Amino acid sequence: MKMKMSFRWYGKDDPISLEYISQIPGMRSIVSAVYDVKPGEVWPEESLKKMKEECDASGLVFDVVESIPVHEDIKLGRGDVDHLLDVYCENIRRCAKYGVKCVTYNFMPVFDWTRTQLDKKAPDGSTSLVMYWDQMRGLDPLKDDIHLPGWDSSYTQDEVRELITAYGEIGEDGLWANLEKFLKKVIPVAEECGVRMAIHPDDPPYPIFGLPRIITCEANLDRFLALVDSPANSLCLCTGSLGCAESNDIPAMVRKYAQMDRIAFMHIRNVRIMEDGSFEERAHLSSCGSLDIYQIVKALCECGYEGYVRPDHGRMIWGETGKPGYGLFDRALGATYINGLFEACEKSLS
Ligand code: DNO
Repeated sequence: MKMKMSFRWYGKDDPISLEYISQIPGMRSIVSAVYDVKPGEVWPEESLKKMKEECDASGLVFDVVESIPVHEDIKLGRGDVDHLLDVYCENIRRCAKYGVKCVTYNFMPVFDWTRTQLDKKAPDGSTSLVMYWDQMRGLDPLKDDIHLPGWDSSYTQDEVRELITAYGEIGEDGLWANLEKFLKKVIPVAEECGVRMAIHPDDPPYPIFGLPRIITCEANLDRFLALVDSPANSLCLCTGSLGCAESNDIPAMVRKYAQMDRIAFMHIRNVRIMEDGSFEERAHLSSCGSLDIYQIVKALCECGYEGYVRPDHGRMIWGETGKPGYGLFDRALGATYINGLFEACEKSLS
């Protein structure tokens, strides 16, 4: 198969071993990061070297990084941005030196993904991540102390309030301007060292608590790609993130950006959108959620997609415990299903 199947691994703290990952049929690449360094600091080469050696020893390739986090001051355009950008570029160079070809990141203010519950039990006993509006509405982060699951607990509530206020002041226009500055500095470095930068869309792709969100829909993805017109400035097209807005036609978007060769990484997972816009993460199979995974893979195959693919969030099944969304079993089932779709689509084209 042309695409490169990959699996996210959280390094030495991950309860899932590289050996188990390597036993998933067709598994090629490891997606990981240096986790013990704060945003805005340089990653030790020793850590990257060790990661590469461990993956090599298990017959896997460490060639995707998710993520090099973007410091809030870069997104807000304040403080010593030039220094932070230099550090970011140095991290790209160091990753490239140890074989990394694709670096994922996001430009979401303050928080990465937002969910209201990480272990919602389905009738079959499996659990998954969900975002229910009736649990979200009425929460005001500027007034209430909010501890949504998965949010960075290293911030105090006062820090969160300060950041939210600062993002409110710069708004979407400010965020776009700071993203442009980031890209103009970082993409030439990525080009130089053969790395494709892959921006992860906002999850979910609409404003939460009034925070600006910009990587959300086709018009904004077009605008993003035009900021720096280079294959090094590409997308991590996450079907489940963009897919929780019904207005996003995921197979059409996949086809369009794959044709343009601007997808470096595919996160493939399914979500069920509820009537009120809430959503539940579901098994990968098309019939389990709102997304047609077959049409997504077909679009990739028809465009000759050769980039990275990973099964994204799995449910917790068969009694497994661990990091919500990142167990072994359901992601392995997802990988196998996705492999099957790719094989069928590719063979039907040849
Ligand atoms: C969620 C992930 C995201 C992603 C970042 C990329 O499980 O897809 O956390 O890694 O947004 O920077």
